[in-house]
Amino acid sequence: MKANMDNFLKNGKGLLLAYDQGFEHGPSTDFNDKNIDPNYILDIAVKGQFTGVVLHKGIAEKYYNGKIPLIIKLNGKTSLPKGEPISSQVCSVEEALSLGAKGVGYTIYLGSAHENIMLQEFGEIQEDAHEEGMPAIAWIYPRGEAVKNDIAPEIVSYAARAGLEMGADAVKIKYTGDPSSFRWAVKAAGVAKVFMSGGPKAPTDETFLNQVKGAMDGGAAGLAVGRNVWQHTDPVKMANALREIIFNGKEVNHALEIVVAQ
Ligand code: FBP
Repeated sequence: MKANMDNFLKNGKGLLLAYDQGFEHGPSTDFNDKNIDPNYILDIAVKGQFTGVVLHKGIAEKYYNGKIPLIIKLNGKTSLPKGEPISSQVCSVEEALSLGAKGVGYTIYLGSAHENIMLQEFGEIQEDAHEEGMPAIAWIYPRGEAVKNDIAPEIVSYAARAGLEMGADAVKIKYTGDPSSFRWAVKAAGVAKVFMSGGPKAPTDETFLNQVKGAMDGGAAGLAVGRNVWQHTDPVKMANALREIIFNGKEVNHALEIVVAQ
């Protein structure tokens, strides 16, 4: 059965708020007194008019309030092991469904010595999700010894294409650094929607907004972002600015004015 991303899109575009970093990176790496609280994030998701929120099952089970369409991340890993990356499945499609999810996410470290395990697991998850009519979203991050530059255009487009061929309804990939090389990755993803992955907090708002604008100009469907929003001193203003670029096609200068407005 086919599935699509419609529940997470507005006029074909989407803005997803990711909050799995407590597990992926650890609370002392990414959080402060405010954003360590899942309720703070869910509030930003509502006020910032996000089209979806991404949580692990524990946070969803204990905090999710049904106000924003939910994507459950089905696998995860901590930042503690130092070898080739592998992210293990920690939640089933069935459980995600019972928690109210309208979509599921799964990370694949393409190029890792363990990619075969993640590819196989994603293949099964994609089938289970589609049986329930839910989209399967692949976070595809090339990583490991074999990957020298994870934002090289040929690597990012490879990730996008692998996602399409595995049946992902959307792929979340890193920005290549310029719209034209990102456009190639979007082309490689075919009908799979492409979401730019936010990444660590950028040195300035302008830097980040330029990346987002570049990805949108390259044909992205939107952005899946965490730290650049909820580590911001005014996350809702940042979300408002992002929406101007993503949904209204506005320029960076216009978006920047929104972030600095009183
Ligand atoms: P950010 O915008 O904070 O980077 O969140 C997007 C995301 O894909 C998260 O879902 C995930 O936890 C994180 O990036 C992975 O980051 P890293 O590339 O450092 O492992």
